[in-house]
Amino acid sequence: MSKDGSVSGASATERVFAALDGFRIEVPSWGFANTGTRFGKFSQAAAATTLEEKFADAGEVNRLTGASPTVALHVLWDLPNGKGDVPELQRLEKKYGVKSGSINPNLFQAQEYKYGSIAHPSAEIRGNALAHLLDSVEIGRALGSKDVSIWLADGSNYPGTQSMGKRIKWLEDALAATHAALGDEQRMLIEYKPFEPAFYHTDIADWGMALSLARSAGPKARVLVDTGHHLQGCNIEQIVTWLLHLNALGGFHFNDRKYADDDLTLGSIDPYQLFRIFHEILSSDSPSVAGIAYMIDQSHNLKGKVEAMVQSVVTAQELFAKAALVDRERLAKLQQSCSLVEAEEAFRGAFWIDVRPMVKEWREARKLPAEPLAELKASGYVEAIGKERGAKNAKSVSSYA
Ligand SMILES: [Mn+2]
Repeated sequence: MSKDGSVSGASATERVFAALDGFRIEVPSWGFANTGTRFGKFSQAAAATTLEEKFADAGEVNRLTGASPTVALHVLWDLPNGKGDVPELQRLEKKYGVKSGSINPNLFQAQEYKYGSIAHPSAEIRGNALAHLLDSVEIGRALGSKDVSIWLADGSNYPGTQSMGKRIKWLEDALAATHAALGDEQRMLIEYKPFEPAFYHTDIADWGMALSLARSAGPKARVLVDTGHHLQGCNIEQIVTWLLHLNALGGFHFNDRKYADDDLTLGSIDPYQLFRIFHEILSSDSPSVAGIAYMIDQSHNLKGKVEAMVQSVVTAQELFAKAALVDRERLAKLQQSCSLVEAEEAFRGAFWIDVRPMVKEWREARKLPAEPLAELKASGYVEAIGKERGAKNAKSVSSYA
């Protein structure tokens, strides 16, 4: 923004339109399901318990926002029969107008993974985990989905109880073998997390480890940044900048947090952080920008599932639009001359612009509901699915004991 409030070059509205036309964000199938904390589950009448219900909800979010045409799938939860479920998924894709998105293997739930999966000391268990990764690659290929998105719970709880060194080698071997199975159009995303469920060491604890594993696996491997997976105070946008610089950024799992990996809805606690991340991406000339997979990974327990997902997609669009309004040319000059206050004002000035009227204009121009949340309410969708699914959800188990 210049002093008179206009953006140099294209008008603000044009910038917002161009940004939103190119912005897509994937919704997670598990974001529509009943979820809990480690203390228990609170079931919701409208929560999805079947794959069809998840697709129906994702289809509704995409109908309202026009920005979420793909659904991230969790192999164990959504495809209990593995590749055998592909025809059913293809039927649901057609019926609900949303495609299968990233394939998320599950290497943390089976009893045999108590001490790790592809980093388990037992060669047999590592082999089973690798077989699951290879199945996930096959599923992705069969569905025409681009990314196999890997997060491991592997780690240990007490010093000296596991060989961190040996486990690095086991990780490298399994990820290289998985990479070798990828088709031409497929990629592998490697997610990191500093702690939880393991509390002493996590085998892929930060972006450096994820990057090293991606590099050793091969050229189709990239790093995935989950905004909740950092220690407090971590400068996430700087990590993003480095990954862009190294052409190694594959995608994001967006969520928000106040304390740890809280899985709160996107932008709910610190919207400025997501704005800063988007700014670094929009400022970058890295070839990896074009391939960034934006995904939501949140597990809000109390908000209505579909409402929260619409709210999150809309929030992401608004923050992306704000970041698009930073006058980057002017900002570069102010940075160069070390005009600190002016530079900061130019930067955060864009954050303070109320982009909602422009986003609304964009929705209208694209024949989308002008107010997605209001339209969701007016449509009666949530009430209807609550009636339909309520009895089933009331029966769901809420205790972890
Ligand atoms: Mn994640």
